[in-house]
Amino acid sequence: MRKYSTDALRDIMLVSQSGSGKTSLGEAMLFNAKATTRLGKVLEGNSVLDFEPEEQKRQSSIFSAIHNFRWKNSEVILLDTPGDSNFISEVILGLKSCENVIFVLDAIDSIKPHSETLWKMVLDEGLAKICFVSKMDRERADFNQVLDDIKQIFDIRPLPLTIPIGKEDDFSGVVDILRKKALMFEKDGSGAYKEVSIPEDMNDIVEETYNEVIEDLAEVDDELMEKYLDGGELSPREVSSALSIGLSRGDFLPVFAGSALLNMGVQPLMDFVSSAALSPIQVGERILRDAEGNEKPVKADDEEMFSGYVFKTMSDPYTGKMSVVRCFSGTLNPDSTLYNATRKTKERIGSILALEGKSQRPLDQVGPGDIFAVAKLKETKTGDTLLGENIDYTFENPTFPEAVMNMAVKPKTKGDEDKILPALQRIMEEDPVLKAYRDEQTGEFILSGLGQIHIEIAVDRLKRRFGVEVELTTPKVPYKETIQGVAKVQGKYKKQTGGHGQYGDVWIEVSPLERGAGFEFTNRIVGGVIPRQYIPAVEKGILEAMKSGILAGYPVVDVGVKLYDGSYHEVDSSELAFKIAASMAFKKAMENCKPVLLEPIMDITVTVPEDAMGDVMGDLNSRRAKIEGIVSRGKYQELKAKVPLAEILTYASDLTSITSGRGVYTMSFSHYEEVPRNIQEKIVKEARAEKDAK
Ligand SMILES: Nc1nc2c(ncn2[C@@H]2O[C@H](COP(=O)(O)OP(=O)(O)OP(=O)(O)O)[C@@H](O)[C@H]2O)c(=O)[nH]1
Ligand SMILES: [Mg+2]
Repeated sequence: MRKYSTDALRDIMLVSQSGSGKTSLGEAMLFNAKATTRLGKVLEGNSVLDFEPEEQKRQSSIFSAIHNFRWKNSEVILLDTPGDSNFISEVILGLKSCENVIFVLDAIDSIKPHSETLWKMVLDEGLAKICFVSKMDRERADFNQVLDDIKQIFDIRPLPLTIPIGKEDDFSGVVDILRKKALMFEKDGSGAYKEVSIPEDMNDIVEETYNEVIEDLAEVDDELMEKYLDGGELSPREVSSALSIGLSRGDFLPVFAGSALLNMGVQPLMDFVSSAALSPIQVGERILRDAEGNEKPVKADDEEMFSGYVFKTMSDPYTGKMSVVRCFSGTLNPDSTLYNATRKTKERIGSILALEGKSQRPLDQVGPGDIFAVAKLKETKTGDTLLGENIDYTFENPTFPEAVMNMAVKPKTKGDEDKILPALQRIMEEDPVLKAYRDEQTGEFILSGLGQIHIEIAVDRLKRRFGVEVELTTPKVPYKETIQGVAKVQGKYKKQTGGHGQYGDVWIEVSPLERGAGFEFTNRIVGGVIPRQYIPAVEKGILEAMKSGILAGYPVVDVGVKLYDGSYHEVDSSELAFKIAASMAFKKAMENCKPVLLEPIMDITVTVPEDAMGDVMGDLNSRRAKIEGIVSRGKYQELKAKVPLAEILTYASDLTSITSGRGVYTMSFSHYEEVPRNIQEKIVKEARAEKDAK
């Protein structure tokens, strides 16, 4: 049996830009709830939520981390997420698994562009939103600025339920607005506080804020509004019900002030989570769908079929692979079987574990709203649906941003080539955005992510977990070569010095084909001047020669070759001789056909806020882009263009700096196009120098 009922559960996720204090706030909550015995600190590397070595090294979260705690009458499941945009997939998956979010905004940086992006994502999911304004103890802390920004940027009414007493070094506590009490905190991180009357100089501001808050609460419903306008006080019960309703509808954003690092002002937020945040029951049905789109709603009820969504896969040095599941309906006991409806296969469930940062605690049973881990599922991956019955219904998967940043990876130690791909595959199981493949033309291993940091972290993990050390370089551009003129040439291969000789002789006409046509071979030999059995060898010889063009050694494309004459020798002719002759002919023809270099052109769609569009366009113009059009999407604009791949190899980080992280883009291959003369000369020179160096 579970120790709590579903309506006592609060699944809550911490979100916002990097560095605002999410992990620190999580640590303070865990410590106050006695789920930990000391206040974990990100800077000291002892946070239970930032437990991965890569997180400790960077002093910033990379993965979502989960920890339960009990507070008042609630069981809270806390999900801390990374605020760096490189790791946004952790947030996207987390949003599918929680009913509530706490936006942690710090009183210095307030709302940065990435928080704006996250806010939009949270709005789309329709989750309940609460805000904690942290770092009130820091220099230049400005609580009111954050409230203004919430109005302006998030476009929602902030409802300050606590306000700070003093700031910077003088920050000493918070006023609970609804109770009109001052909570004066110790600054030693203990979270201890004394409840006293409001400092006199704050009476006016408290009164003013109180009236605004009550008015906002009264607006939740007409009856309350009437009572309020008639001068009546709202009862505690009415206040509490208005808070819940307004929170679930998003009428306002309840705001709390404090310092996560000093553990000040955190308990009022925890009380609110316990009393007003949504339980899984309040959210209503979740929809399962089959391949035909038939729907099967499930609700947070113990009696229903078990349904769960795997939103995270982690690997533990002792337990191995662990799948982290959010249960939406039904219950599950250890040592049972579930059906993975995504992979259409059964999975054995052994122990069921509650997560406490990196440690785990076995559970007897889980039910709706629980987030738990199961070890060693054979086929299950992130995004899969697990059910209690064998039916092919799944939860919808979110869409992830496309990996647009490509880097070439090369092992530092020779012989490690074979280890790279399997190791990368393991890492990719934990990250749905990361992609790895081998580029056929350049032969390079390509690792694609959202940005430089995303790829670098994957490389750090390769080293730590699999002992594979790699070097990262900008990937090579897969140029190609083609011709612009027509030529008729002879290729003759003759070796007739005693014994069995070699003899092959061909005349070919080489001409350009349209872009994308590839290669066309026509045989126009008549009268058996070249015997039929040697014709395929001629084509082979040409294809061989096309693998490496004469300009810079890139593959040759879009050429037509007509074989129209030649001669042979009864004894000395062979397939090999004709192959060599054809190859020689093709190389000669290329020299006479004005060879040119082709480069891949990409279709790119860049989405940025209106005010950044000028800079983005200017920058793209300097990258030889052909801009095709711009359309408005609310406050954002979407630009479509064609750009040479060579110009946007590092665009992910460039766009981030041009737009302060407010821009995103997608790209896909469009076609090959001639490289402009001046650039071509440079590439050819470099390629030849590289060849000479080898
Ligand atoms: N002075 C002060 N520092 C804080 C406070 N909260 C967090 N910090 C510091 O701010 C830095 C970032 O805090 P984190 O808790 O790691 O922030 P985060 O939001 O989890 O950041 P990401 O994991 O990168 O998204 C750390 O150095 C903390 O010590 C606070 O309330 N006051
Ligand atoms: Mg963090």
